[in-house]
Amino acid sequence: MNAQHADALQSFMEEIERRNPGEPEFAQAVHEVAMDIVPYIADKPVYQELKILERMAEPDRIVTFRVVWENDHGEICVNRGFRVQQNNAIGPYKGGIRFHPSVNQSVLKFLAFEQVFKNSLTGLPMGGGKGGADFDPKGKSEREIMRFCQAFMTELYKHIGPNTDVPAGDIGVGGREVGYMFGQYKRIVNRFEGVLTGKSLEFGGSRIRAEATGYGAVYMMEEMLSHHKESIEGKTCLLSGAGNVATYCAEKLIGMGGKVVTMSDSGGFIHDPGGLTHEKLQWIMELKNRRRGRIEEYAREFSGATFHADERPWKVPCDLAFPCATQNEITADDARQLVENGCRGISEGANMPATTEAIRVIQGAKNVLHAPGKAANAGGVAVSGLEMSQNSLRLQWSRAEVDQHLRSIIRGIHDQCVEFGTAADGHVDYFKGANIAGFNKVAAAMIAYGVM
Ligand code: NDP
Ligand code: 2IT
Repeated sequence: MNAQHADALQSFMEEIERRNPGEPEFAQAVHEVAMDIVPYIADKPVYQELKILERMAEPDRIVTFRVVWENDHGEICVNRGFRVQQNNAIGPYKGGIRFHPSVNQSVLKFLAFEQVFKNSLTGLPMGGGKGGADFDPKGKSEREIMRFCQAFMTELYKHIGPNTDVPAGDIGVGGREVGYMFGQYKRIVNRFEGVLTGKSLEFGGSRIRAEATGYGAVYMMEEMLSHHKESIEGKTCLLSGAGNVATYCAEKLIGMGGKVVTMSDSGGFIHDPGGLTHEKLQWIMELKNRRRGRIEEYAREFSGATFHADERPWKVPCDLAFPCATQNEITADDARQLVENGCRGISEGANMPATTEAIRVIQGAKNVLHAPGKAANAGGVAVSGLEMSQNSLRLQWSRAEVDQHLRSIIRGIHDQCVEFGTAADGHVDYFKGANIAGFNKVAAAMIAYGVM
C-alpha cells in the first residue's frame, strides 16, 4: 500500500471509529475490508464521489428491543434483542441469529457488515443482516429455550418477512431454536412462508443446510489446494469448536481422508493424535446436540485423547487449520505457532476468527493459503438461499442436487478470489479477492439506485 492509500485508509477509519465509539469488532471488520477496497477505488472516482464504501459501512437500520420471558422457577428475565439490517441492495436482508452472552451491537454490526460481502460472493440475490440476543442458552431447559424464542420472535416478526429480511441460525441457534421461532412467527401472522432458513425438512427446510457451512469450508480448502495441485488426503487438521460448523467440517474432512486431531468448546480443546473416526464424531454430535455436555468428556471416553483446559488447539502441529468457533480465536501468537509448525492452509469456518495482527503474520508467511470467513463459510448462507428458492417453488430438492449447487457456488467464490486477488508473482490473496469481488456487485447495485 502506498503512502497516499495509507493516508486515505487512516482518515476513513478515523471517521468510522468516531461515529461508532466502543465498537471494536465492527471497526475491525470494516478495517479488514477497507485495507483492500480503499486502494482498489483510489483510481475509480465514481465510488468515491458517491461515497459507496461509507454508505456500506452504515447499516440501513438497527432494531433493538426488550425480550422478557419467565424461567422455570417463575422468575422474570430480561434480555436485549437486536436485528441489524445492513444492506439490501442486491436482495432481502439475510443472515443468522446469535444467542450468546457476549452479543452486543458491535458484534452484530461486524457480523452484518461481513454478511453483505459474503452473500454477494455466493452470486445469489441476498442482502446482509444479522441479529441475536445476549441470552445464554447454556443450562437452560427445553421449555426455557422455547419461551425465550417465542418472546424474541414476538417482537422480531414486525421487522422481517420472506421478501424483507430472512434470518437463520448462528452460535446458540440451530434447528431447535429455528423451529420455535418459525412456529411463533406463523402463529402471529397466520401465514406459512419462507421467513427463516435452517428449518427442519418437515416444514420447508433444505437438505444439506445443517451440513452446508462445514462442508463448504472444506470445499473451499479443497479448491485452494487443488489450485496448487495438492489435496486434503492424509493431511493433519486442527479444528476448533464442536458445534454445527465444526462437526460437519470434521465429517467432510474424515470422508475425504483428512486426519482430524482436535475439536474444542469454550472450556478447552481435545487432542486425539490418532485422529477422529466417523464413530467418534457421532459420539461428539450426540454429546453436544442431545446431552448438551462438555468436550472434555471426550478425553475420558476415548483412550489416547487428552483434554487441555482453557486452551485453544493452534499449537498442535498440523497441515491444515479450520477455526470453527468464534471471532478472534486466533491471535498473533497462535498465528506464529501455526506458521512455524508448517501449516499450509487455513479455511475460516467461523466469522472473523483471526485478529488483524494474526492475519498480518499469516500473510507475511506467503506460503499459507488463507480463506477468509466471508468466502470459506459462505456455504451456509448459500444453502439458505437455496432453501428460499425451494420455498418459493414449493419444492424440495435431493441431497445430490443441493450438494452439487453448494460445490459449484464455492468453486465460483474461489474463482472470484483468484480473479481479484492474484498478484503479479502468482500469489493469491484470498482476503483481497473476496473483498473486491463482494464489493463490486453491491456497489454496482447501489450506483444503479442513485443517491439514497
Ligand atoms: P454453535 O453454537 O453450533 O457452536 C459454537 C461452538 O463454538 C461451540 O463449540 C462453542 O462452545 C464454541 N464457542 C462459541 N463461542 C465461543 C467463545 N466465545 N469462546 C470459545 N468457544 C466458543 O455455532 P456454529 O457452529 O453455528 O457457529 C460457529 C461459528 O461459525 C461462528 O463464528 C458463526 O458465526 C460461524 N458461522 C456459522 C454458520 C452457520 O450456518 N451456523 C454460517 C457461517 C458462519 P460452547 O458450547 O462451550 O460455547
Ligand atoms: O454467518 C452466517 O453466514 C450464518 N450464520 C448463516 C446465515 C444464513 O442466513 O444462513
